[in-house]
Order: sequence, then C-alpha cells, then structure tokens
Amino acid sequence: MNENYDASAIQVLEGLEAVRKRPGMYIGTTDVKGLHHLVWEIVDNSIDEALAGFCNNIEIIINKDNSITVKDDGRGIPVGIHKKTGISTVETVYTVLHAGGKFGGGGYKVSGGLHGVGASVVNALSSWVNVKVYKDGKIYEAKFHNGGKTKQPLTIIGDCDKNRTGTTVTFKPDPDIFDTDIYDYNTLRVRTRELAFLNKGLKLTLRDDRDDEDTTGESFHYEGGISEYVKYLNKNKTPIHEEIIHLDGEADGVMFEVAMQYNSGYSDSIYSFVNNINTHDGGTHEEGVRRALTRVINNYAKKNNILKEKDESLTGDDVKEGLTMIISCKHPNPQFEGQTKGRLGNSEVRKLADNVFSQGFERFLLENPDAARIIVEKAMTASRARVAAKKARELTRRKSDLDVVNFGGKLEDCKEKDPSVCEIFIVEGDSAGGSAVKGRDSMHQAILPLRGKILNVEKARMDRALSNEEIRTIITAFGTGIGQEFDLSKLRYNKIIIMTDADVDGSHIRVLLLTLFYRFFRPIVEAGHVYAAQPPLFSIKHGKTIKYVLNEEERDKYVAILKQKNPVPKYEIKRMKGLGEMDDDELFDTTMDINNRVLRKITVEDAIEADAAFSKLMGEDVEPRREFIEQNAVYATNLDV
Ligand code: 1YM
Repeated sequence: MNENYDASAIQVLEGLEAVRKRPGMYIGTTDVKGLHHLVWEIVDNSIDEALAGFCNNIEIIINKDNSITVKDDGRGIPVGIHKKTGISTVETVYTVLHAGGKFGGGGYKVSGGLHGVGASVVNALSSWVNVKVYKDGKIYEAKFHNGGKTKQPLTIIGDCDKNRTGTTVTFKPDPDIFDTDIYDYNTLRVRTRELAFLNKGLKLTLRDDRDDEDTTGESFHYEGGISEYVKYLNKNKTPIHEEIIHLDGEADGVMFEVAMQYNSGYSDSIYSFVNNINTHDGGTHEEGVRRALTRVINNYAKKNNILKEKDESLTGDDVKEGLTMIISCKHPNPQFEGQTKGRLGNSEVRKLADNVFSQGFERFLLENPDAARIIVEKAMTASRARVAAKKARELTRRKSDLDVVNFGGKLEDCKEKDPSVCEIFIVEGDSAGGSAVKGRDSMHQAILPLRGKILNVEKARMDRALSNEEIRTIITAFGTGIGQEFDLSKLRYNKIIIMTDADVDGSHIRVLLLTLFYRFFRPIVEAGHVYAAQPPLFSIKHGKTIKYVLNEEERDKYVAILKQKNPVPKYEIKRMKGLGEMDDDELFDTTMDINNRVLRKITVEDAIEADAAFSKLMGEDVEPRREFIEQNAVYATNLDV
C-alpha cells in the first residue's frame, strides 16, 4: 500500500461513515422500504448500462441468507486505476461518496436513484459486498465489509471466455442499520416488472433462492415497452378501441414517450415516469400531454361536427375518463420539485410532450375514424355526466350546510367537533349499528350503519354514485366534498373505521368501501386515515372471565396458558358469529374501545398496483375477486393497538 492509497482511504471512510450516521439522507428510511431501496441502487447502474446500449440482461437473485445478487452483461465496471484516487475504479465507485457523473467516461446517467453514489451508499449500509467484473477474458473481484471498508482490493481471480463481459454484485444489508433483513419477493417483483415495461427490450429476471435453489425465476421482457404496460393495466377492463396508441420523440437529449388506450370504465389510470421514477405529482411532461389531449379532441370533435357550436367545450376531466396512459420521459438533468420530489419541473419538457403528443394523436384520429368517433363520444358522455354530477353534488353540499348531526336519521355523530379526536365507524348492518350506537364513546365516536351492500363505484360514474343514498351519506359525513371540490383539510374525523364481520360478506363490504374511498377520496387513504376494525373470532369463557381473541393462534396460546395454571381447567370456546351477535358492551370492549381494540391501518404502498388490483377485483370476473377476498393481499397492514 502506498501513501496515496492511505490518504484516499481515510477520506473514503469519512464519506461512508456519514452515510451510516444518517442513512435517511441517502435512502429515505431504514425500514423495509429502505432495505429494498438498496437493490434498486445497484440495479440502476445496470439499467444505465442498458440505456447506454451495452447491456441486455439483468438478473436479481434473493439468496438464502437474504443477501442480494445483481448480475448484468454490460461492459463491466472499469478495472483500471482511477486517476484521482489512485485505486481501481471499481473500488473507487464502491467506496468514494461522490456526486454523480464524476467517474464515468462522459455520457450522462439517466436512470433514477442517487446519480452515481448508489454503489457506495449500498456498500456503506452493508455488512459485506462482493463485486465481480468480467472483462478482457479475466475475472476481477473486490470485497468490502463492515460498512464499506475494503477487505480485498480489486484482484484478478481467474480467466473467463474473452467475449464475456459484465458486472455481478452481491451485498448483505447491515442488520445494525435496518429494522428488518427479510426481502419480500412480491415487492421486488412488482418493481422488476415495471422496470421491464419502462425499458423496452431489456430482459430482467428475478429469482428467489431462499426455499429452493433449482428455480429458474421469473423473466420480464417487453419488446413493446410501455404499450405492454397499458395492455397489462387494461387487462381486466374493456378497451373501447383496439389499438394501443404509442408515440415518441426526442429533443436535445430528452426522450419522451407515451402509450394510451381508452376503456369502458369511468376512472382514469394515468401514470408518468421520469428516468424510471414514478412522478406521482405529475409535472411538465404530464401537463404537456393533458393540454394537447384536450385540445386535439376538441378540435377533432368540432371539425367533424360532433361537437356543435352551441356545445360547451370538453374539459380535461371529460377527455380522461376511462383513459389508461403511461408517460415516460428520460432526461439527462431532471429537476424534481414539490415536497416529495414527485413532480417534474423542467419547463422545456412541456413543449416537447405537447408537440409529440398532439402531432401523433391527431394523426391517429385521422387514420382511425372509427376509434376516433368512439373516443370523442365517450368524452361527450362524460361531459354530460359531469354536468349532472355537479347538480347532484350541490345537493350533498346543501345537505352538509344543514344539520350534519343527524341527516336522514342515519349518522349518529359524536359530540366533539375537533376532527383530530373524532372517529367514525362505518358498520355493517343495522343491528350491529344499533349496538355500536349504544356502546360507543359518544363524545368521540360517530356511527354510520350501512344497510346491505353499497354500490360498486368501479362500475359506476360519479353521477350515478352520487344518486346512491349510502354514498351520499358517507360524502356528507366526511365533510371533504368530492371531485374537484375535494378538500382534505375539511375531513371531520381523524380515523375512518370500517367495521364489518370477519366473514366473506364482511370482506366484500370492506372491499366495496375501500374501492369507494380509493376512487373518490384517495387522499384520505393516502394520508392514513382509513382503518379496518378487527372483531374477535373467538371467546374463551372460564369461570367469570371472558377472553376475546382475534385468531386461532391467539386462542391456542391462551388455552395453553390456562392449562399451565390449572391442569384441569374448565373453559368454553365459542366462535363469534358476527358483530350483530354481540351486545353493546361486548362490541365496545372488544372492537371499539381505544384501550383494547386492534385496528388494521389501510395503506397504499403502490398506487399502480392498487389500481390494477381494484379493477381486477371489481371488474366482471368473479374468480379474481373471490381469490382476493380470501387472501386480502394488496393492502400492507400495520397493527395499531
Ligand atoms: C450489478 C451492478 O454496476 N454495472 C455497470 C456499471 C458501470 C459500467 C458498466 C460502466 C460504465 C461506464 C463505462 C461509463 C459503471 N461504471 C462506473 C464508472 N452493475 C453495474 N456496468 N464502463 C462501464 O459510465 O462510462 C460507474 S458504474 F464510473 F466507473 F465508470
């Protein structure tokens, strides 16, 4: 080791130490999300190599010990000595925390992530990392441990076929940093598939070696790119025209691409990405497209006399009804704005998006007059429904201006008016509703009983939903309004608790309610206000005490404790039939009392997956719905005791 090496090594450790001290600054969180983030930081380097045109295959493997291997067939990280650090470029990339683009040989990085520091950040947060590079007929290897310290500098460890090139990285997240060290296959799968959609032609393979090493894994490879993403999202919907419209263009190194297809539904699924990152708050790329879409459809409708002089123009809302659309932009220097950096700010992209979209879409309409007519008709119907919905909304609003304490005799409101301490229980059935009203803490708990099943809003336009009594009551009770007038700050309850039976019917009602919330009140769900009550499944009576438990496991545990205390205990286990069967005290004690109850928080981990799940679930097919209800898998759930 020479002096040079020592000097840079010291500097290096200081850099990576900073990452270990404040991991949140680099990867957001150290929970399960942060754990998965590490994978994408490494994969990003492979994707950059693919975007540069040198890599066709990426493999992600979850190893037995929950370490992760990422393999690509790119050029391999450069192995020569790096001028500034005096150590190999491989080691430099993994140990020096630098701003992006400093090491590379020119050429911008467009994939997301930490722009060049990802590899060193992963190294800093790992117990160990092993990097192999295949290049020039040689296999090179470097090893790191203890949060990024070099264990073995880059060394030639053997020969390989001289045509073989690529990089293989294996890392084991440091358990001292992360709350959990277990990778979730489905989380990795959803994003791997998404990356395959967003990077056409690139093959990504995901394999889980934890149970069985003989599997070949799952491969995702889409020659059609985002067109196939649209097709996938519309899979459980009914498209109203055959062709998926796919348009792209480029200006000054910025690549812009959009794919779309209308379906017969009423909600829109428009998702945009910049450098493979979901821009959930939109931005200039989305604005350009929306503006052009509205303009082109209006022009077409007027020119063809479908929209008459006297008619009102179609709005942005009218033309997006039933629209599934993916917008993807690859930008060498993206400016992400907003609190969560989910908005693209670069103003030049608005014009590029508008140009590419309007020219291509106009042409599509001209060349496909049948599809054009269907699309315009759909927007016209949406426009008429919008006017009707506005009237219906005014009705709910007027009602909310009146006495909200007891509208329609249904909502039993709480006395307290400060929303932060109020909760509303939406209860299945009148009899459970009655017990809930009697048993509740009337200061803080409002009760809204539901009669029967509510309308499936996945299959109804807003105007029809608004003519539904139950839905109107819910809207009025929440106080937020709906659609364009929605205002989260007016929410009248901090917790919205769905209380249904622990059976299939109960699950169905819960899913219908969640669909309503997700489609009409999404910010309420996203802000974490929605919960599911967990009524007990068993009661265990022994002597004068009754113990309620949520599941079989808890039941068995409790019985074991009883037996331990007393070898011949007398106890009686009852399976609870439903909420309606409990009296008011029982219902309050087991399911509503904040000191006793268990609530499940409903969170939306991934809006695109949730969207797809709802259309699958609430669409025409019965089988996927039944399956879902049995597994209940889309919702990540947290216990809130
Ligand atoms: C499994 C992880 O890191 N692949 C990878 C990384 C690089 C290259 C190729 C690469 C880039 C360039 C030239 C360039 C990186 N190189 C660098 C740096 N896979 C993985 N594949 N030659 C090869 O950007 O010009 C950083 S990443 F900086 F050394 F060039």
